[in-house]
Amino acid sequence: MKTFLLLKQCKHQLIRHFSEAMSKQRIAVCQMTSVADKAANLECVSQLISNAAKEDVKMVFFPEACDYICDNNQDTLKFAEPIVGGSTVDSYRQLAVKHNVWLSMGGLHEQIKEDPNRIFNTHIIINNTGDIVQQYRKRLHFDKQIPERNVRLKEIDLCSPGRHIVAPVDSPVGKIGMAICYDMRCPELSTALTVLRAQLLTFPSAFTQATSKAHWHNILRARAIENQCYVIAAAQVGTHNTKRRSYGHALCVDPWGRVLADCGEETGYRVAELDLAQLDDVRRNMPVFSHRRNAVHSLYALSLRTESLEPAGAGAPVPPPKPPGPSRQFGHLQIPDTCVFYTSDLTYAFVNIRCVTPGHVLVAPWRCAERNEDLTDEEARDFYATIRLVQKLMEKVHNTESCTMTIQDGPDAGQTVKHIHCHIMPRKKGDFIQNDLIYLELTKHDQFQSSHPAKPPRSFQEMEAEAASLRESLLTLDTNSGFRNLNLP
Ligand code: AMW
Repeated sequence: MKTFLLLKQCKHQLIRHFSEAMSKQRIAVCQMTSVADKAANLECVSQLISNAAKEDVKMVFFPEACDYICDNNQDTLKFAEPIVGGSTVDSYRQLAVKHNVWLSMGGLHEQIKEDPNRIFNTHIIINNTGDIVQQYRKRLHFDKQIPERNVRLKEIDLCSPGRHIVAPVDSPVGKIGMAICYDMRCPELSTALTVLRAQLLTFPSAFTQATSKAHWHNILRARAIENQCYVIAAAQVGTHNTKRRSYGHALCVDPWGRVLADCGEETGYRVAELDLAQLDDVRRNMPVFSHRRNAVHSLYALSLRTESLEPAGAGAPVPPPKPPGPSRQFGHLQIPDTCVFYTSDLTYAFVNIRCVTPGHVLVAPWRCAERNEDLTDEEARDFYATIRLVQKLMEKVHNTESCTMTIQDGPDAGQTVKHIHCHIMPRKKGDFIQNDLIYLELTKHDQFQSSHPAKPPRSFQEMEAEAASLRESLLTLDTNSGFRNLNLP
C-alpha cells in the first residue's frame, strides 16, 4: 500500500514538472544594424539564428527592416521583393527549417506588383518547417516633419497601409499578436489582439533615437501591463547611413511589466523564458478584461455619440429600489405609478429607466399583451392613438420636430420585455454621427454583458421627476392637441 502511494505521488510530481516545463519556452529577441546591402543583412540574420538556436530557443524575433535600410526612396523601392517567392524570404524559410526554429521577420519591404511606386511594410511569421503562417501589413504609418531641424520621416510617401488586423498565430511559445513598431502607439490595436486571445504582442521596430529615450520602455511596458501579455520588440540599433540612427534596446517584457531581456545598444540577441502558466496567473488574479464594459469603454461606443454617455461628475448611478407605492405590470417588471405620465382607457405611457436619447419614453397597452398580433382591434387603435399623442408631447417638451419610434416585436427583433411597447425617442440634428446608429444603441442599451447591463439605470428620483414634469407639460398642451381627459395615477 505504501509503495503504491509513493508511486502515485511520484506520478503526480512528474505530471506537474512536465506541465510546468511545457508552459515555459525560450525565445531570442534580436538586435541588428541593417544597411543598404541585402546580402550583408541576410548574413547577420543567419548568424543570429544559428547562435540563438544553440541556446534551445523555440522562436527568434527580428526587427523591422531586417532585410535592408536605404537612405533614399528609389533604392528602397528597387530592393523590395514579394513575400511569396522573394529570394530573401525564401532564405529565411530555409534558415527556419535548418535550425528548427520559428521566426518573426519584419516589417519587410514587400513589393506591390500593381503599384511599383509603393511597398507594404510586412511582418511575417515562419514556422519551423518553413511555412509562412501569417503576415501582417502595417496599418499605422509614421509621419514626422520638423522643417527647422531638417527632419522628414514620412513613411506614408512610400508605404501603402495594410487593411487588416490579423488573427493571432498559434506558436510553440504562445498565441502571437502581430504589429509593427509605430503600431505600439495605438493601444486599441494591442487590445484588439488581446481580445482575439493573443498572449504575446510583437513590435518589431526601428525606433528613432529621440522619441525612444523618452518613450520606448514606457510604451512597451504599458502595452504588456494593460493587456497582460508578453511583449517582444526586436529592434534596429546604431547608424544605418548618414541620415538614420536607431535606438536599440530590443526588449522582452512579461505580463507584469518586468523587463526580462534588454539588448542595450549592441547588436546581438538576448534569450528570455516565457511562462504561459504565469501569464494565466496574472490574468486570473486580475481579470481586467472581464471587467471591461465595451459598450462604455470602447472608442467605438464613444464614437457613436457626439456627447458622452453620462454627464461629467454624475458618479455611479444608484439602481432604482423596488417601487414602494402602487405600480402596473410591464411584462415581468413593475412600473411605479409615479413613473407613468399618461393613461388612456387601454394604454399608458411611462418614462424609461435607460434612455437612448433624452426623452426616450415607452408606450404600452394596459393588458400584458406580448406581441402586436395579440392586441385586440380596440387596443391597437388606442395604442396607436396614444403613440401619436405622446410623440407630439415629447417633441414639444424637447423642442424638436423629429422622433424615432420603434416597436421590437419578438425576441429576434430585440424585444427583451414580453409586453408590446413602442419606444419614442426625440431626435436632434447630429445626435448620432450617423442617423441610423440609433438602432445600434437601441440594441445595446438594455443588453446585459456578463453581469453588467450595457447602460447604467437612471435613479428612481430622476425618473419620477421626469414623469411629474411630463404630466405638467400635458396640462399645458393646447386643448386641440387631442389628449383626452387625463386619468393620472
Ligand atoms: W425592448 O428591448 O423589450 O424593445 O425595450 C425594453 C425597454 O424597457 C428598454 O428601453 C428598457 O430600458 C426599458 N425598461 C426596462 N426596465 C424598466 C423599468 N423598470 N422602468 C422603465 N423602463 C424599463
